[in-house]
Amino acid sequence: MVQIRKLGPHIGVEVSGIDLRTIDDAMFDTIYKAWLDANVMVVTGQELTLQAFLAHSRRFGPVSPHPSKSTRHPEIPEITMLGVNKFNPDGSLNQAIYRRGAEGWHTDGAYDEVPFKATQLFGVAIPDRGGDTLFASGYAAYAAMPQRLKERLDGAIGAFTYGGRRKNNALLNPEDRDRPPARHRIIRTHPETGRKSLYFDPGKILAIEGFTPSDSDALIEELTALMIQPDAEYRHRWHVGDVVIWDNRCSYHKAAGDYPPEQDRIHWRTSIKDWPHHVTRH
Ligand SMILES: O=C(O)CCC(=O)C(=O)O
Ligand SMILES: [Fe+2]
Repeated sequence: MVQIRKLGPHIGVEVSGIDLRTIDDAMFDTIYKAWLDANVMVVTGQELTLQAFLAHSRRFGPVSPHPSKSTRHPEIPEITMLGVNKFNPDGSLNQAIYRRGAEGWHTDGAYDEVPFKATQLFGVAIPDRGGDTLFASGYAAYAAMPQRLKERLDGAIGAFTYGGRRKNNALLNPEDRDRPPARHRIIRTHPETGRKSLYFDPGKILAIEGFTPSDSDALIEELTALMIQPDAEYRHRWHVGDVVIWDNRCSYHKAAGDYPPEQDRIHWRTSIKDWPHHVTRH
């Protein structure tokens, strides 16, 4: 029997008692709607092959290979392997792999003209302590913006790249490091829920267009300070078999990155785009 329970007042829903390999369209529709309401959905207790995980991901939208080519699964480019090949040939820890996603709050794919609608992870190996993933609501961030800031940023466009102002590009191949910035509205209306959200990523944004460099930097700082609203967070403690999907159009996340490096922490990941009729330009 399916059980659906909210994990917090603003963000997070947990689904248990179903097998994602066999759910019908009506059940998928039910959990899809629960996910849209909650930004982040955890489905517990799954036993998936790579192909089953990919097939389930495709029910949310077109799955797109991630630009970090070296971390793709060798036979299935649509699946990224997180936490694999964590040690360099000399035995030292590869920080870019170990700390992937842990450099700060972010949304995935803001460097693309069409960012990832959703990211989905499957927990394959989980350390006995640490290694959580944290989530926060972009709707709550928008609600927390002072009216004057909402007015100032109404229609404003941000320029985003993979490495942002710090050029944090270690996981990209050299030929992929100089792509032009992607431009997105800072205040975005979600194409499916119709709700307004703050679309923002302090690690990827270069500038907010139409402002002087110093005003743009000051705005970026102000948005960074308000994007995480304490009552609109969810922290996920992983178990093997958890499938977690988050909506990049209206949430932020980061890896805690604090687990013992000698332990395995491995996830399969898919990066999912919007269906064409939901794509937001700018
Ligand atoms: O490993 C995690 O907990 C999340 C990493 C991340 O930011 C991502 O997969 O997009
Ligand atoms: Fe991420």
